[in-house]
Amino acid sequence: MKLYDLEPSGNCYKVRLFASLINLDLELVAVDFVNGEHKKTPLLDINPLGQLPVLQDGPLVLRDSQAILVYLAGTYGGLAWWPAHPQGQAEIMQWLSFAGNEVEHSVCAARLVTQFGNDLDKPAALARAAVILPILDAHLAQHDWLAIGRPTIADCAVYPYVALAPEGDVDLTPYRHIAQWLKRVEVLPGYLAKP
Ligand SMILES: N[C@@H](CCC(=O)N[C@@H](CS)C(=O)NCC(=O)O)C(=O)O
Repeated sequence: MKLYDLEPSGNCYKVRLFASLINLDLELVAVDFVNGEHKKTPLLDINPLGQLPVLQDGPLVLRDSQAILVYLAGTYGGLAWWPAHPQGQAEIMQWLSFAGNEVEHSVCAARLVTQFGNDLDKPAALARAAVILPILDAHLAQHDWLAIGRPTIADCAVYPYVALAPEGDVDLTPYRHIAQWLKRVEVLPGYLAKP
């Protein structure tokens, strides 16, 4: 199974982290992002959005880190990570959407500006971070894990860019419960260090 990968990318790291937690072998294909390999054929043919990560498992090609987590958990991870009941799946989906929207447009965007010089509105990203991090912290004051009372792909989706937030000049020290949750993730068996 191939993962078209970019090492510093938090979205790619979500997939590498989960594969490591479930001890799943991935063939990592490093993409020459700087020279725009992801925006040219043949990669653009398998993901017309021109984004990474992309997973190829036999004839199946998937884009979007959240979708890839659902596929890997459901196919190779067992019910621990992606339960069969719709209520549990929906609880996890809430956090997958949070990763793809609120986290992406706040702490992730701030890091893209600071570390990679992306042309994004950093003050707006920091303002969004100041709204969503207290919400995450309040949830984690009541729960050890984001969904269904145990580690799931919800944690794998939200962890990377929150853990990397200081690289975008977001100070996590006010968020005590987030800090404790980051540590809980980091001692899971099979944890893969962040980029
Ligand atoms: N929703 C996608 C976002 C993927 C994404 O934006 N990837 C970045 C690398 S971290 C990328 O390829 N950016 C290039 C672009 O958008 O043109 C996911 O979760 O995988």
